[in-house]
Amino acid sequence: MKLYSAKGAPNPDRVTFFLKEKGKLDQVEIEELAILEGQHRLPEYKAVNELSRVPALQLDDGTVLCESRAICTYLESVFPEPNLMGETPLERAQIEMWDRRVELMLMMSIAGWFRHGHPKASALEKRQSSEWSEISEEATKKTADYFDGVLAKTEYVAGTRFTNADITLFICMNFGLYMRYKIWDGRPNLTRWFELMQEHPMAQRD
Ligand SMILES: N[C@@H](CCC(=O)N[C@@H](CS)C(=O)NCC(=O)O)C(=O)O
Repeated sequence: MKLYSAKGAPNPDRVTFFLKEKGKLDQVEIEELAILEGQHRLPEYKAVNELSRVPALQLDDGTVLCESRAICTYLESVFPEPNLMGETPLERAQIEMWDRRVELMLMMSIAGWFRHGHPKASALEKRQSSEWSEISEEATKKTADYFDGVLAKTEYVAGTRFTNADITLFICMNFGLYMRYKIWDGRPNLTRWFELMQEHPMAQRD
């Protein structure tokens, strides 16, 4: 299996952190693309993913999977332990519910803030809108408050154990740093949870 990735980019990190938590990062060949230099727009990569986005997972028979969560779903079946996406129909749905909330509410807000507000992101977003960046910054902070409230009631995002939803939220914490914003700072429950995450393989430097 070959994973097309980009160092420090949130969507590829969803897959590499997932593999780290499984202890299986060494089972995939990784090719890093420099997306700020436009390597993902070259014809060689467009032949892998016509949408020029990372990550993409190429299987040994040539089949290509895109969309970070779909790739994780596949990897969960290939490497079932430790379970990160749910054991029962209910738990699977609950983890997906929280994972999608984190992605659609928080990660997308930070993406808007970064892609429209960071000078380097002009390499990705041809028409940056400072207004959209400001709206997205506000949404990030409001949504961070929401997740602080969620974590006041549960130990982990999706309940009592570590799951894929925690990986997605952890990635958001790192993503915020691109805007020099520590999302957990001043939010006691997010801070407690963020400290807990430091014990995990995904938090260890390569
Ligand atoms: N929904 C996709 C999003 C993939 C995506 O947007 N990846 C970013 C890196 S985090 C990318 O490739 N950006 C390149 C660009 O915007 O040109 C997923 O979950 O994999």
